[in-house]
Amino acid sequence: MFRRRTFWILAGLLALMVLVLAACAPPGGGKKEASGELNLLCTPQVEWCEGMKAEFEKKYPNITVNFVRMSSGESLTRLRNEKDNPQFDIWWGGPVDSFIAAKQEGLLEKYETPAQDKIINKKLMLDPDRYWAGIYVGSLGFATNKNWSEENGGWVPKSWDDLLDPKLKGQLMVAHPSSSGTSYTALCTILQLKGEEEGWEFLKKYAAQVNQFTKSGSAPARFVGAGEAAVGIVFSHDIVKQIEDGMPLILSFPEEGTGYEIGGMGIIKGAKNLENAKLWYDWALQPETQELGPKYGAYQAPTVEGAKPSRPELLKVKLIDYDFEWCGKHKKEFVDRFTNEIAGAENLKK
Ligand code: S7P
Repeated sequence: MFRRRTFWILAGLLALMVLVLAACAPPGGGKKEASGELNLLCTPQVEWCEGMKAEFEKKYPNITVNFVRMSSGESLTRLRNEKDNPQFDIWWGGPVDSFIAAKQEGLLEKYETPAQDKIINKKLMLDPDRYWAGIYVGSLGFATNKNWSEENGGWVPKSWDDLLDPKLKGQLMVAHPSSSGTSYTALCTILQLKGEEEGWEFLKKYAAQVNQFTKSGSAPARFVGAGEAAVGIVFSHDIVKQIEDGMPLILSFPEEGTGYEIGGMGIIKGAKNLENAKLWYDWALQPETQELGPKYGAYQAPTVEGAKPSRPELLKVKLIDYDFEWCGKHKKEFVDRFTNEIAGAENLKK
């Protein structure tokens, strides 16, 4: 009798303990809720970076995202300088040429994740060793000031050679390839279209047409829209954004073929908030996430199944067979050659 009572008391206590433990367990099947910080190096336009921060923090309310917006070349330099004491956890956005260069220099962390299975063209959009993944696609275009075009009989450039037209002397605008991924994509497009020898000759002539090399790749679209120059070389989605914002611009493409980017992302080697970086990486490969771009003025095409492109026409132009591996591996060499032999980047330091 006594033993049976002890048994029921102990069983009752045990049941109570189970109830108390269940009530105290974190939600999500016992998994600890993600929390802390995430330091993001963000290369696309600041409006999209801000939007992505807000969306991620909505999904993970206990994580604070701190981001710095920097152009591709600047980002790469920053990561090189911080190699022994990395300040960022993840780098999101900017053409993959820079991610290929960063991988080569040991600046990225390998990450194998099932989220990568959704990528539509793994050969092109996913690093075979899993140091970076593609998150968007965009083509290069020419932005011409509408008023200037009307004054010039409706002329707009329709080929790379048109950029050497004498009427564009001092009227061409593009970013400097040392700071900008957009400009580096243009440089490497020219080298591939024309071959290296002729390409470097062409780049000399093209640089002589340039009114000003800007730091950021999208800036020429704003300057050209404001009438500071006649033509800019910019990613077509950034031109579309400026047209949408009311800038008097005409978008055209080179008929012989244009270069394009795969926008990349990669976790930084030695990331201090590695688990949160992985959460961002997985989240950025979800179709719902990739469809957020247009909400923040970004019209690049997505890279994962199930996400609809907002401006499919921007990729229905003649694209060259851009060799990302070649451009990535030679990035430092080509940028140094451009800077030393063609146009220095002194004005960018001011
Ligand atoms: O605005 C979006 C975008 O054009 O920005 C990236 C660009 O490389 C960043 O600017 P920089 O040229 O100054 O590096 C592109 O990846 C992206 O499509």
